[in-house]
Amino acid sequence: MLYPEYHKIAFAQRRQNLLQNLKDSHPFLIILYNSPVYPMGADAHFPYRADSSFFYMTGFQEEESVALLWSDGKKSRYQLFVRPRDPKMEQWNGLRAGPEGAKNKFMADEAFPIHELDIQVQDWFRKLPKGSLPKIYSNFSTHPRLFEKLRSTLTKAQEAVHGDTRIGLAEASAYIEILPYIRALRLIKDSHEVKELRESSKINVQAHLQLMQELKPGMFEYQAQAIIEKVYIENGCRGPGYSSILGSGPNAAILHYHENNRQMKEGEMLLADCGCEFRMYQSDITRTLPVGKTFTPLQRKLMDIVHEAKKAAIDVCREGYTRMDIHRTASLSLIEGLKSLKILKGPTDKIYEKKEHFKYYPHGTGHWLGLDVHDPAPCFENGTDVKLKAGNVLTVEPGLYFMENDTTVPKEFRGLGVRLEDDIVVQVKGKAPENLTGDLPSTWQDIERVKKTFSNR
Ligand SMILES: [Mn+2]
Repeated sequence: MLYPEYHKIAFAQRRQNLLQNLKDSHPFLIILYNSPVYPMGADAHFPYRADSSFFYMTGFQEEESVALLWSDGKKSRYQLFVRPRDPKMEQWNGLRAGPEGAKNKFMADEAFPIHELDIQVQDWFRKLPKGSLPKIYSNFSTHPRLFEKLRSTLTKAQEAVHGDTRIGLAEASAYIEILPYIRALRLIKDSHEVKELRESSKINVQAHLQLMQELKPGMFEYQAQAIIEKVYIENGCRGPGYSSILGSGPNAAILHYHENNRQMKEGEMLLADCGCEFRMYQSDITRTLPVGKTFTPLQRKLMDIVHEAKKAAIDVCREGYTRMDIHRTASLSLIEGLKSLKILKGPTDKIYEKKEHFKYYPHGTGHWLGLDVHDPAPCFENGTDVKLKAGNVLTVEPGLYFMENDTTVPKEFRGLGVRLEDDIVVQVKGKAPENLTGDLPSTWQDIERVKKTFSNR
């Protein structure tokens, strides 16, 4: 896995923005925990991945690390707590930055071995003016184990400083979840992040193109998965950012299908919803491909409808519109398509109101994208939809699905599923949205052209 280049200005700017947004709550302390290590089985662990918000604020990726950001209104300080250097452990598990590396490379004002966290927090409490009631922010809700850690650190601090745990500070209700503040920042990508997302998308486009070229009847879904994921690893990705979805035939209608073990036949389609993680940043593409060289006439019709819906929805990924506007645009376009297929009848707005299309389009039209594939930024603010702003990054992914056992639709529709998904960056007013994955063929004509070119080789 590639270590992200350390862009010290970008990370420092994020910490500055966070402190600025909390400026009315001095004095305060932010305790940010990195993700715990999760066991996979006896003496094996899931590959470690840093917590996205922790990484966003620090750039630091090693396990067992904590960041403290504190401010008293006049001064602020940034401290990192990391695993100490340990030649024996490093021989087994790899090199560590150690406090010195954390301070020099990651621009902490100070860095300490992780076991000194409690002492440093106590020290901070001791220096507070008597009677002040500091606010404690932390990301304790991300992982259940963190809350106990936070509680223990603060209870010890309370005991050490006041000798009385009954004072309000140690009460759980005194802690404030920091994630909403970090998520608000993550909603708008800085130029460094857009660059990383472009890189991630480029690799993903290449992987999907590779599958387009190599897919043929007789292959198993897991072989299609291997074609995609090989390109990820070859290009320095950690791997897929979520479980790759390779749904062929009727499996295409199962939204989060992940068994990937069916053999594919001529005349069927394969829905490939796969994304890579490159330097912590995600990409998320869906294409629906013919297993053989061409789509059937009905498959082409479905492809046309979904492609039109995607195009219309991408065009409203502009400043001032909302996520709901995007979803409504895609839904109305799909309803028109379903009417042309005689699956639905009646006025489009009535169908939309009565949600008659839900059966064939049961999901939303996209999600924020960033360090997480479903980037956890807000969609609503004060009860209303968040208006899109330049720097928002989101997916647009309309689809149409007909379950295999749905006897209410004509037989030829049963077991068909089509989804098309691109990753979009919202631009400043007046500028067309940037499609990070727009280089990948999406219409049935373009996809057939790729297949034709490569089957002749
Ligand atoms: Mn997606």
